[in-house]
Amino acid sequence: MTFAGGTVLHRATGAPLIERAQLTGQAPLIVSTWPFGKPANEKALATLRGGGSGLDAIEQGIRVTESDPSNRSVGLAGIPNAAGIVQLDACIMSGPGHRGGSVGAVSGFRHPISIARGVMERTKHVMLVAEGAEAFAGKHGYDRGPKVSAKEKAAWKKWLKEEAAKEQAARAGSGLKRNHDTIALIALLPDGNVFGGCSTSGWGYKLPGRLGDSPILGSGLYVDNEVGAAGATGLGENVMRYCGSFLVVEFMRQGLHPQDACIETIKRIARLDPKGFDLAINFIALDKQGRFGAAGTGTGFEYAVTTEAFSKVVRSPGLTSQDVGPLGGNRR
Ligand code: SD4
Repeated sequence: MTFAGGTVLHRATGAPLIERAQLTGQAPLIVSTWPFGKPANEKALATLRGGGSGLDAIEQGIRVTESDPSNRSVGLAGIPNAAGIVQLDACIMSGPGHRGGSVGAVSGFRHPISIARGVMERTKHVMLVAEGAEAFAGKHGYDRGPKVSAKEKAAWKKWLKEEAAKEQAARAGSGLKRNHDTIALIALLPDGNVFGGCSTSGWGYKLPGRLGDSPILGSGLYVDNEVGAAGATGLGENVMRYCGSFLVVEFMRQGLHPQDACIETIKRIARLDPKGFDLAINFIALDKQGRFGAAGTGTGFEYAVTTEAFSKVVRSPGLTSQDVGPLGGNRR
């Protein structure tokens, strides 16, 4: 990734990724991770057009992805944990009131984003996990579903057989390559308020009880109504040790463009982390001026941007050590 005359260029091809001018949008401005975020963004926009609130837009948008039977990393069609159960993580934040709600390791319910909103709106707490979150969801009648899809159960049985022969370390590595997605969806409304949400089934074949960055406010998602919002996708272990989304927002507070804030966050993490840029992490961001951006490690990633004027999938810049040069930090 390089910059030339205000244009971000693709690292390998040198082709323009996105004109700087395009990085200024209008409100409503909706940004989400991966190409599957596009229909979620469009649902969020339709919800706003229909008179829904910012939180309604976030919730309804993310529910589209959670309902997709072909999505192996969000919702109940996701890859299960090592015990064959899909454990879902989600969170939601409202800029107004700086409110947040979150659930972790929830199984048997279709829409963790809705339960996270319920935690925010119906309890005095911010986060509920596992049995407690499930009891709350059951009590309030949230949609139930299977603890794992039939398709993923069959795949899990096969995985179990294959992995039985391998070491625990090899097991973690293979899980990482097979799934890697989360929906983080952030929105700026015409009234200047900012909202966001995040939902995932996490790292496929993870240890039961493992939480990633997605339900952790400040890691997988952060919303600050004075500045903007950021969200993450990728290997949560490499985001949550650095409060990644919070850091993106803080860089924007210091005056950085959202795209530069994502880039600086990845550089900061890579500088500190013994793995350098081999992190598999990606960020999206938008600010109160209606500007947006993203960045990822390696070749970057695709994300979706929707306004009243357009709805499209954009490739982010990608960062490698070649782009940034040798870094110092906490290597051993
Ligand atoms: C997690 N960040 O649980 C999530 C899942 C993921 O792309 O891979 N997102 O670590």
